[in-house]
Amino acid sequence: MFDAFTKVVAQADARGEFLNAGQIDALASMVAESNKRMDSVNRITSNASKIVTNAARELFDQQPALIAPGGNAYTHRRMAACLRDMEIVLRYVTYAIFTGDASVLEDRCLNGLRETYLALGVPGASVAEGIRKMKDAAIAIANDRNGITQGDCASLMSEIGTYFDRAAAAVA
Ligand code: PEB
Repeated sequence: MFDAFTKVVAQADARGEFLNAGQIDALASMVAESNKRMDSVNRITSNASKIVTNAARELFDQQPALIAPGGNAYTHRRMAACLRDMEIVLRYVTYAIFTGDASVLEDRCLNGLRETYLALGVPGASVAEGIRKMKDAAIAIANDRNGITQGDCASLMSEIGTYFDRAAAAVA
C-alpha cells in the first residue's frame, strides 16, 4: 500500500535517483491543499450510509430485475451483500482520497473482484452503475460550496472521480 509520498520515493529509489524538483513541488502543493482533501474525506465518510442507500435505491429503480425473484439482490441476504459491497467500495475510495493514491483501493478491494462477481453470477455492469451513482452523490457532497471556506476544488474533485472510475472499470 502506497500513499502519494511513498509512491514517489519508491519510484525514485527504483531508479537510484534523488527526488527531483517537480516531484517535490507536486507533493508540496498536495500538502498546501490538504485541508480540502481532509474535508472531502470527512464529508464523504460522514455521509457514507446516505450515499450507499440512495445509490442502491436509484439502481434498483432503474434495474428492477435485480430485486425481482431470481435477481441478484433478491432476498434479504443478497440485498444485504449488495449494500455491504457498495459500502466496501466507498470505504476504499475514501482511503484512496485520503492517501492520494489508488493502490490501497486496487490491491485490497478491486484486485480479483471481477472474477469474484463472475463466479457468483453477480452482474458487474450493475455494480459499476451503482458505483457511478455513488460517485455523483459523493462529489456533490464533497464539492458543496455551502458552509465551508471557498476555494478551487476542481482538480481534487476530478481526482476523486478517478478513484470511482477505476472501481467501476474494474467490475464492468
Ligand atoms: C465482494 N461480494 C459477494 C461476495 C464477495 C463479495 C467476496 C461473496 C461472499 C458473500 O456473499 O459475502 N467482499 C466483497 C468486496 C470485498 C470483499 C467488494 C472487497 C474487499 O471482501 N448484487 C446485486 C448488485 C450488487 C450485488 C448488482 C451493487 O444485484 C452484490 C450490489 N455481492 C452482491 C451479492 C452477493 C455478493 C457477494 C448479491 C451475494 C451473491 C450470492 O451469494 O448469491
